[in-house]
Amino acid sequence: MSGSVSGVASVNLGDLTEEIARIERDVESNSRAASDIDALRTLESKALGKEGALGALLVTIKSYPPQQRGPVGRALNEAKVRIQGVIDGRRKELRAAHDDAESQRAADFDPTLPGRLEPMGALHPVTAVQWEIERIFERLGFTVETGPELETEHNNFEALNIPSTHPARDMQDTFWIKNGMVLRTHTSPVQYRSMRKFGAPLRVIVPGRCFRYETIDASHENTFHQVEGLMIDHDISIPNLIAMAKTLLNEVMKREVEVRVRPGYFPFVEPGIEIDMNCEICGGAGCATCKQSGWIEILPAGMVHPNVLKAGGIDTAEFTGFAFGLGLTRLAMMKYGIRDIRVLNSGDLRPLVSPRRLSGPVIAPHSGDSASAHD
Ligand code: FA5
Repeated sequence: MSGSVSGVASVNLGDLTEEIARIERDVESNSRAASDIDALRTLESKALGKEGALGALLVTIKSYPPQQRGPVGRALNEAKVRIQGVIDGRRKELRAAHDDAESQRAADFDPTLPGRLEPMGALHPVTAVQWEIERIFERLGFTVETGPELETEHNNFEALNIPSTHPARDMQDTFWIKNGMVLRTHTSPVQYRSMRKFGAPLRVIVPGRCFRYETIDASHENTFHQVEGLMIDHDISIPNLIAMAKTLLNEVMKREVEVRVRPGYFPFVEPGIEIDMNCEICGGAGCATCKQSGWIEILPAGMVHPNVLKAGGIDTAEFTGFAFGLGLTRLAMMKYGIRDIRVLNSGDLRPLVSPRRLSGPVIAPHSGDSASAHD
């Protein structure tokens, strides 16, 4: 078409009319297809803009013979008005549809619905049980003490009646620091520290982290938690100790826990006992966590050895006492049905943040592991 309108001498108005009609048909079908205002704006500039289809025709008016410029200009202007009308009509439709969608969205919005909850962290199982135990013992008149994780060899061993030549040292192999200090193997050194600090009578518990250089398996870590308990007074005896241990286990587990008491040897108590609880993972049937025994070693204890009382400056003629060393990490495993201790120190939080954790599902990241032969 542009060829036919640009040559002044060879103007054919029929061609121009046809070209205008074609442009209008294009605009009509494309504007129906335009699904949003932006697409329509592009269409508008392609049709009516300076470089657009009709715009290009308008520019050519001056090349027509003077007597034809009037009718050509009129035809183009009328076409422009019609095209603009088509585009404006479609724009109105699109705006109305957009407004409808917005008001529908507003109508659908229910401000009374609860918001979406962000996932929240929770206490680590060991911390949760530790705090629970602290509350139980505070009620029973105990104070909560702490001690250093890096201990002197004297406090970790000698003050507890374990001289360097004693075979009991082999039971608790540990990490030695070059200056001769040790990462404490148990919370028992705080027995000595507390006796020196407070004297008798005395009721303390000591939650804390302990370290051992030993093979790791489903129930053994090189880093784990214990809670030491120490009660020194007049006429303290083993029945007091067992009553206290049962109170502790029943309250943490929220049920009557089945325990068994058997003799145990620790140089810092005399007599020594082991209080085991029924394995929560298998219900006593036997599994890797309890080494197929159905029992978990949880609370070794005994009457404080006179040598330890003396080292702590306590008058053994007047006072006796009991002590225990609860395996806090193992108790947390029992409470939350965690069958592998490695979950608790691993960086994988998924098993720990499971909302079902508190209802006690069994968590088994390394199923099929068997425990080693040591306790
Ligand atoms: C002791 O550590 C004694 N100090 C406990 C004690 C205190 C006895 C006061 C008498 C009087 P034992 O080595 O058995 O004892 O450890 C105590 C508890 O800590 C164990 O029953 C067990 O539950 C836990 N435990 C020991 N080693 C580990 C380990 N490697 N990983 C996880 N838990 C452990």
